[in-house]
Amino acid sequence: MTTIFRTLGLALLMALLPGWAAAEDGYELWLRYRPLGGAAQAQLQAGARSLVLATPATPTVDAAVAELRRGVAGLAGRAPALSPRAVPGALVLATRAQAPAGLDVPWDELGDEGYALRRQTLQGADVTVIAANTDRGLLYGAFAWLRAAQTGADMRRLDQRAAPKVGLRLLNHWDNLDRHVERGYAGASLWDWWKLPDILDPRYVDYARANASLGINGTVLNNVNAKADSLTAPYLAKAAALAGVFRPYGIKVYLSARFSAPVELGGLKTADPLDPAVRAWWRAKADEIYRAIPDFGGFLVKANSEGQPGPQDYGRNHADGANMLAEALQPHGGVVLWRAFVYSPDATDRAAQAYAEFQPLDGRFAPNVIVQVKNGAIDFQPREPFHPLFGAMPKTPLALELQITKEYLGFSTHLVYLGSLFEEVLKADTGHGGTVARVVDGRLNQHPLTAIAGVANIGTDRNWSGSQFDQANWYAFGRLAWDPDASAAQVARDWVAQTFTRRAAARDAIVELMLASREAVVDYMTPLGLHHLMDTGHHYGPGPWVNNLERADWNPTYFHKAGRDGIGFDRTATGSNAVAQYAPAIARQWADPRTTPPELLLWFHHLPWGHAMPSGRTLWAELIWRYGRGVATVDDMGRRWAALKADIDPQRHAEVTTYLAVQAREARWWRDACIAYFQSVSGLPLPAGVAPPAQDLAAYKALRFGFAPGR
Ligand code: GCV
Repeated sequence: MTTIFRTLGLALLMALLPGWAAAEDGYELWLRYRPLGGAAQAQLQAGARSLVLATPATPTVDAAVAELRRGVAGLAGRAPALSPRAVPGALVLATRAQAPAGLDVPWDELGDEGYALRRQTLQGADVTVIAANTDRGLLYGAFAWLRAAQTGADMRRLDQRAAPKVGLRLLNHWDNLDRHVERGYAGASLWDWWKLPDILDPRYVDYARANASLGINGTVLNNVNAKADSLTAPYLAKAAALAGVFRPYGIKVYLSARFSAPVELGGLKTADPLDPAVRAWWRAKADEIYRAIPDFGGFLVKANSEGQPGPQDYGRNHADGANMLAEALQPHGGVVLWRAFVYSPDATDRAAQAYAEFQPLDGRFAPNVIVQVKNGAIDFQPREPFHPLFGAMPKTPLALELQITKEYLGFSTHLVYLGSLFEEVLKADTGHGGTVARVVDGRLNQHPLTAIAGVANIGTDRNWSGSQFDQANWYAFGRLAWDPDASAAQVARDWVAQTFTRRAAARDAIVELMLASREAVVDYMTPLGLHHLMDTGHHYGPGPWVNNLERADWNPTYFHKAGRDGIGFDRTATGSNAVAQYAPAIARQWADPRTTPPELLLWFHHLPWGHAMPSGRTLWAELIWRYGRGVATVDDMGRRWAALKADIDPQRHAEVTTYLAVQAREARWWRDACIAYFQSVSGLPLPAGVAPPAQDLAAYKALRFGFAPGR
């Protein structure tokens, strides 16, 4: 068949398949609003006949109304008309100021952004109420109501209440002004800086809708490896244009600020944070920004890390630097998110450096500074123990930084559901009286200022995230940022129901596959607490043999320390003693290989290959077994997906099938290259029944990927 006939054939097939009349390419994300069908559709129609507005008109209310009309039109087949009063079957949007008599809403519990959804009788009519204190709350309530409808909730008995537990729920874009996205695997940056501020891509609105549907309320537009140009008047005008698009959706704009901007833009001789002229420059810059963007969120700063300028260049510390910026933003209500991701060539153990630099500064940051800490102390690995700073700086608000884009987890071609990783970090007990979630939501140490950030995986690809399943990681980030106690499994169920199918058996099969995926990537890349085995620079594929880079802590051999005697990084008292940075109970547990969970074993311990594992295997055999298990899980994911063919629209089913085949191939590559290398070091035979690697070590070492994306 020629291509044209194949295309026509596919189109015809899709036209004949009920519900699949239009090809699905993933653009609509989880806001697809396909007809519910059957009784659910009839019920929704009956419960959303008209819209009643008991709230002052604002652009945010307009956005909520537009979304409800779009959603109901899709799900129920008919958009509701606006009605002046509560009639049976109305959807009533009410804010406290104009709440109709008879509304029974616990307003005080809802705060600024929360909402209540309930079915009730109002003025004699059976209606559904979406109530909130603010228009932003109404918008979130509208999205929550649509989510309930899309996920198959019983809309006749709706009674939900929710308020976010974390104040600032932010995407961090590592987007450069030339539209290259650092660690981006979904095309170019969405921000078309060249055409801004005059030309506004309609996609900006869809971006805002998607974020608002999850409760994300801020976006840092530019890379933390920042250019000072972002702070110049032309770029501020461009950022202001984006802020204008996002404002109705409750999303504030933030910028990454380059610490040396006073020198580069202001012509000053220094960027010393204690220099009065430097402080004055930043104050004037903040005033200028707020004239352009009155609700500007604040600055995100990467300083004295990976070559970026910072206060240490002038003999000052992180608090000096952060407080100077905080002083400039404070009159306008802005915040500084100061990153704790620091490492320098002279640190003895990179995992210990951030704690060493930041913990002693606890209590010395201005009230509008938040220290932003990555989930682990190295760098977004498939698995890391939680960062020891969590719980260890009680006087300082700490934000959790997660990476949604999968720099170290197979880019956008591997299916890895990160909800499980995020949940694992949030639920980790810090040993300081609460979990990471309680540190981040401020409850452990009563901080009113709270934040959580996710490094975005969004780009110009039609499906936004580079693959269908990577959308789930954006979704999971947003849902867990709103409620860090939410379950990753439940979030996955909601995402699948909104994105792929509401049918329970198929939905649950997809969720199972997603939930298995995170452990699979740990197994086939870095089992047993190994980390940073990825190849140089691009971090694509295995490179456990790399040992020739300029800095020791760029080399995988530095991290695994494999030799004839054994493998693993000794972070106990006989080694770097980084384990002592954890609270005493945790430090004791992890300082002893017998009480360290196998998942973190080689993160903290250097052990002989013959070390006996709880499974009864030797460490050597366990390592190989786990590599094999990772590959087997990916194969199983492929089989499960294949079995869902009848449940998923043809375009997306075929696309995911292709991606899973790449993942299966690359999981084997990871397994075989790592086993070949570790065998060359250990000198041990493969356990009985294990097939030797497909190629010899030299072949894996010879692979080069000059144009890998995201660098
Ligand atoms: C934005 C890692 C990444 C870098 C990133 C850095 C950071 O080192 O590889 O691309 O830079 O983390 O978080 O600042």
